[in-house]
Amino acid sequence: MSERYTERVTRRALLRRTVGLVIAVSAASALLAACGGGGGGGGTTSGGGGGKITIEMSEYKYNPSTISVSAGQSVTVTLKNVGTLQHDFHCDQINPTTSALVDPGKSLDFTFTAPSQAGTYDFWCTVAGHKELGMVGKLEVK
Ligand SMILES: [Cu+2]
Repeated sequence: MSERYTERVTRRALLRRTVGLVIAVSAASALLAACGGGGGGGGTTSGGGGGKITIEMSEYKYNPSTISVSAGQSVTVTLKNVGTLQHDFHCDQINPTTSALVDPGKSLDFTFTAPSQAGTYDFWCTVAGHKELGMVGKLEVK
């Protein structure tokens, strides 16, 4: 095996590795772009127009913590209490503003009319102290 041959083989291997890396990086970027700046902490669930939204409630959080609905639409969210205390769902800009309390281990379908104005609104649990302990979420209206 001549020295020149060895050099050529090495260079080709290096090239192949570089191309592989470029492909991997592009794939990773594409994946990131696809996720589209969703922001950290809790996913977003879209609903309205027939979409079903389930929110798990526990101490002291909603999962997902952000839900997305269409302006002015009637929305039904299934409030599933997976915690050990009662919880509810309240938002100043929806009608009605507050769901019934949901007992631990129970689920409740809560239907409300979404705000007519697009924007992002806070929702929270009205049980004493829960909001302060972080039981809040975001209602995205599009
Ligand atoms: Cu609560």
